[in-house]
Amino acid sequence: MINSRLKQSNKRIFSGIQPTGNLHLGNYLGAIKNWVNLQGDIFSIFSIVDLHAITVPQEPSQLKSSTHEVTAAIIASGIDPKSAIVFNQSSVKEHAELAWIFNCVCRIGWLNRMTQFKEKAGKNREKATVGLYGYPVLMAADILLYKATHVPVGDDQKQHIELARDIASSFNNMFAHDDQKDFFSLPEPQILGQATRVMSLRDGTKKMSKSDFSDFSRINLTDNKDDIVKKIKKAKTDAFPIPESETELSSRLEAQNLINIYAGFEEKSPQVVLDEYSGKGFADFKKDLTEILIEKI
Ligand code: AQP
Repeated sequence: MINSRLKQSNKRIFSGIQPTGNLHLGNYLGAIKNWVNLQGDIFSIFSIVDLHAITVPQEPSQLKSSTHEVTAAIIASGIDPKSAIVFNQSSVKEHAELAWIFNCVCRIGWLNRMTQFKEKAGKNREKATVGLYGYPVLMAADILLYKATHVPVGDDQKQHIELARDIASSFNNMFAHDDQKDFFSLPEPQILGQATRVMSLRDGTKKMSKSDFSDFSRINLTDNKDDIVKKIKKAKTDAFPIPESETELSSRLEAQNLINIYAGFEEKSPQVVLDEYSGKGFADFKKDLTEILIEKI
């Protein structure tokens, strides 16, 4: 039973997570941690989006167990099924039905601009599934089906939410009567916290991702103490001391990523973290970051 206090708010959140492998620090800091903070104040709907997962090949029994594991992980992270709706996407057939209607609204030119498809399809574009190409249309259906007003996500999903707004506005113009021109409200992305795009621990130009072949590129939410110690020790940095300002930090991508992760967990601004550590080498900082990660994870 959802707390009735929540129903008084006119804001409504929808966000999803794919049941594909282990969740990592990026999923946590970019999405789940913010969901936990928002669920008490705003009507919240969170989905384990298995229809999105099958846009790339999946082993059916593995997908089923991953769906259970990801649900358990978000509940363990603080999502309370008494405060928020948590459900499996494929159990609500209307997601696929609305996605088809939106396929007939969305333009090919809009989808051609989506950077995530370009990254995921890579050189094998001709062999990518139509599902992978149309992924953002299904995402628009997920959000608009519930007339969600806000979508808390990591920075990587911003472009997909802009597309959902274009689809909503086009649908309203094409089909809604004059007195219903706002039939679908235009959803706003909520990109919150200090670590909105957590980068790989091995390469500061790449997003931390479940599908990176190197496990040393990410901290999984299931990693044990030893894994965390090893991964932070091996995390790429540079030979210079920690700088004084965010401007100096901005050209040192791997260093900036570690500072942002620290800031994200401690809920401090990166500048406050720099004030604490500037002039020191990374050894001391990594030791403290490791302790924070072990405690929180
Ligand atoms: N590196 C990240 N930094 C910040 N936020 C992130 N998110 C994902 N990676 C980062 C956010 O986590 C939520 C759920 O993501 P998802 O599981 O639906 O899909 P994804 O973005 O495709 O995640 P991965 O890890 O990158 O999966 P693979 O490797 O399979 O492609 C979203 O809100 C997302 O922004």
